[in-house]
Amino acid sequence: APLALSLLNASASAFAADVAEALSQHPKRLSPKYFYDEAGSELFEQITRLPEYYPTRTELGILRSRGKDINAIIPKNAALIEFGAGATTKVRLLLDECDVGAYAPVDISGDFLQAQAAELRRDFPGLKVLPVNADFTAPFDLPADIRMMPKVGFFPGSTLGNFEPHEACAFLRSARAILGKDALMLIGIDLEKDEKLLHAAYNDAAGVTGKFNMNVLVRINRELGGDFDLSAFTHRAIYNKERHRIEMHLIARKPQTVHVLGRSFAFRAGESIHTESSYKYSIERFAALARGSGWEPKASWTDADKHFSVHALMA
Ligand code: AVI
Repeated sequence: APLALSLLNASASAFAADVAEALSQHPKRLSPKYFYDEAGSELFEQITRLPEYYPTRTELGILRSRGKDINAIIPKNAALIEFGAGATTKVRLLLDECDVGAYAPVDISGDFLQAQAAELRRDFPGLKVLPVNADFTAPFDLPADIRMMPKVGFFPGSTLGNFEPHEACAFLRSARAILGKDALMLIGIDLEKDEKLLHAAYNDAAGVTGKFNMNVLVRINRELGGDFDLSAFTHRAIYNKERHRIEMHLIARKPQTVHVLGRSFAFRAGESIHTESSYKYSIERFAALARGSGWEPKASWTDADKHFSVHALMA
């Protein structure tokens, strides 16, 4: 294994170390961040368009209908700092409606960031677009150009729901430190709801979520020379009511041994790799998390069915 590891580049060796640890744990558990290579990001985009996956379109509806209310609480000529930058659909709604002077998307995928930035500069002349190529879960420097501007953080999509509660708290604290005093933060959070709707959203009829989940095994095979037999695993998403979270698992259909980078990992029939948790909050529980992380809840908006929420927090 040490030889094999030494042949990998830094990010691949972090992936290798995490996978080796994940598969040695009981229960086996892997970070959801490894879903998002190019294929995984494309599969996620497909998920956002599924009829059962309500979060994306519901959040877009809230941003669209509440744009004026949001504009009313954000300072004039603000710098909008987006934590993680996927499709620009959501931020475009804010830019259309709000008085924003600069937009700084922060993401580790540099190429994607530059391509999106070029399109935004074309569509919003006069807006300063200042991409930051960094891991937004770790401290990073804001662009010098926005130092004097009022800051508004933007973290849509309920991505915070994929963090464990202690990680969510750490992230909110770090975001507060990065954005500074007087900052505002706009955050999209998925809400607790009828279990059937949650179950359908993560077990879609077309099987796209299953493919998305399985993609992490495809990556291990390709990038770490693993020999996972994909047909010997199955996707399962269940709602854990006590913990208020959807859990995604990959379940071994039969007893088997898998090899990754010269190590063997045994699976019992029915044994799972827990690949993702997607926490669902109530407005009150999210407000309590925000307060416990140094923010003051200022406003929150939901859709008519109360399926999703957007929160404004004050530093
Ligand atoms: C990105 N994140 C908020 C999605 C979620 O709903 O937790 C990821 C996802 N997993 C399965 N479907 C979508």
